[in-house]
Amino acid sequence: MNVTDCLFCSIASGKIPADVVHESETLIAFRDINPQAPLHLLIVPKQHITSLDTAKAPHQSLLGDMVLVAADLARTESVAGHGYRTVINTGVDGGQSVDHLHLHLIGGRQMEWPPG
Ligand code: DGP
Repeated sequence: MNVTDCLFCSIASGKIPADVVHESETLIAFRDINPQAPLHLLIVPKQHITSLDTAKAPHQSLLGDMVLVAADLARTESVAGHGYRTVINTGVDGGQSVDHLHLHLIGGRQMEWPPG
């Protein structure tokens, strides 16, 4: 995919608006447009990485930052005490619909297992 056609690249560059809750030099986090729980955030690297399947060793620190930012946001959004779920959907069977790596942070209700 051409990066200029990528939805999350367009959100990261500010071309498409989103409800942004966190931004750094390398990451952006915003509210999901179709929330699956009272809290549903997406933590997204600004760099275009198609999926976890294409992430490589040089992305190690970025991947760690995504997880730590999710934990920070869970605290600031007041779901950390009760718990929450972090999910990276990958590829067709994983249910990935946007081909730009992202971590879902979902909370504010009891989660079920196994996921659908
Ligand atoms: P996934 O299915 O794991 O690829 O998750 C993609 C998520 O992206 C899905 O939960 C809906 C969300 N999403 C799709 N388009 C937009 C958008 O334009 N803005 C925002 N904020 N979220 C979007």
